[in-house]
Amino acid sequence: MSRLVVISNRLADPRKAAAGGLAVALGEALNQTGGLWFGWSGTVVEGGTPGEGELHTRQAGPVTLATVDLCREDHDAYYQGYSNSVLWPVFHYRLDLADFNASYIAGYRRVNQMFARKLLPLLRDDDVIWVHDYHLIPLAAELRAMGCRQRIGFFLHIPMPPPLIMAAIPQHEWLMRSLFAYDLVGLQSEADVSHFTRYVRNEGSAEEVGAQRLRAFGGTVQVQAFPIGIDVDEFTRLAQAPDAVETYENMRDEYSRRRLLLGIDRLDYSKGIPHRVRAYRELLDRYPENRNSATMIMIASPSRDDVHAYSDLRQELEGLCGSVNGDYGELDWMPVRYIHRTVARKRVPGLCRAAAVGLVTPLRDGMNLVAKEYVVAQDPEDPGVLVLSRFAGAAEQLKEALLVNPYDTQGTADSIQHALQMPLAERQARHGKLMARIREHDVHWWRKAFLAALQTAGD
Ligand code: GDG
Repeated sequence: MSRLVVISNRLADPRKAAAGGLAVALGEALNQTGGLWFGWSGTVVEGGTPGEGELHTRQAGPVTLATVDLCREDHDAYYQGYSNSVLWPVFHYRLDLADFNASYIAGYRRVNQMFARKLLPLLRDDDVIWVHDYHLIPLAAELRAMGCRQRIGFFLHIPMPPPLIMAAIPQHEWLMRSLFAYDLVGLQSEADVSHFTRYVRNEGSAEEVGAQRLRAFGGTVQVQAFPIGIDVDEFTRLAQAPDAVETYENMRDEYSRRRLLLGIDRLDYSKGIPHRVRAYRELLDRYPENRNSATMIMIASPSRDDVHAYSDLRQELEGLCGSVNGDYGELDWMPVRYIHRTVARKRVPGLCRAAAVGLVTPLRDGMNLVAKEYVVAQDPEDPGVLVLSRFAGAAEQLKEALLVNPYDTQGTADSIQHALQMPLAERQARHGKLMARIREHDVHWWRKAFLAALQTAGD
């Protein structure tokens, strides 16, 4: 069996379950074959030389963790700059938030080249290499230029935008051409695959050469949707553990007179959090029976605070929540509880189970794992209802959720009301179907499907 090499911007210790489903799933695969996990160490070295980071290796059981430091200049251009101020906003269709500073691209290329240079001597001939996410799009092309012949697959965790949005990135053709150095490109949804295909047909005169294979830019690549799942068994165990049960019971007692609505997100403009507050306000306005009886808890964990667009978002959200509480609150009822902190993972399932409605309303999302976690945490005898944005990748799979357009404030408020009033039998029927699909396509299915396709890509 080939050794698996995983490359991602950040690493997690695969032995620690707290690292979350993805790290557990990748860790399991790495543990099976003995593997290597490579990426940035998380350390930023002040005053270091660009393109020259120190390599550190350590063992975590049978897995070698190899990490490279970044100097301040590389970090600012590669990570903060090109990855998080160009690729992240544009791939989430937010051209208005992109900062096309011309100096970023050099840092992005330099760090990808450095990663390739540091990784190459660690590789073995029969390794299978799996590269993750938008930080590392050109990595395979850099590795190939240095003579690497191993199979290399790429998985994009965020959306693939439509061609004309992609075309706003000055280096769009270079980026898309770089993907043809991989043997397999995995995307989250069929919509993403169709955007990719349309782009390479229009801009690269692509031809289809067999099922899911495209030839363009002088190369051939296999492109497929692999919707990522969660570790259902791990999350169920977490949900049954004493901490989760205690959280659930505390919430149930605290809110015994109220219906809870819950949102859990990283505080990111792609997640549609302000839109959700507006929809909730609309709910209180149009359906006054919910006043004094519904409470929305919004946990928005801090993320990328040092990128400008995020501090604006934080301010906007504080203003919106404050005005809902000011306009509708009572002495004994606060309509919105907004928490700008990370809650412990062991508390997440209990919170989800206590909520009658799960609000997952991104404006654009590669997949959205919270939607799946919310469903898995429910009591099948008395499940809550998932209100899900049609613009999350998860909407392609989770058809029995109440699908909403988060830009449509009234429509979303109507769907929340529908969720709050849904009869038990319908809630159970929808939950049963969602659960079956989430279980069938869990994170282990995802990893195995991707690696099986990578083993045969191009044969
Ligand atoms: C990217 C793509 C894609 C959130 N707040 C807290 C917390 N979380 C956990 C959730 C969930 C995870 O973080 C978030 O996953 P998402 O899928 O929602 O979002 P991104 O971080 O944007 O991830 C996304 C994903 O990659 C995988 O491919 O689905 O589309 O954008 O597990 O529960 N966990 C804890 N405290 C919090 O406050 N402990």
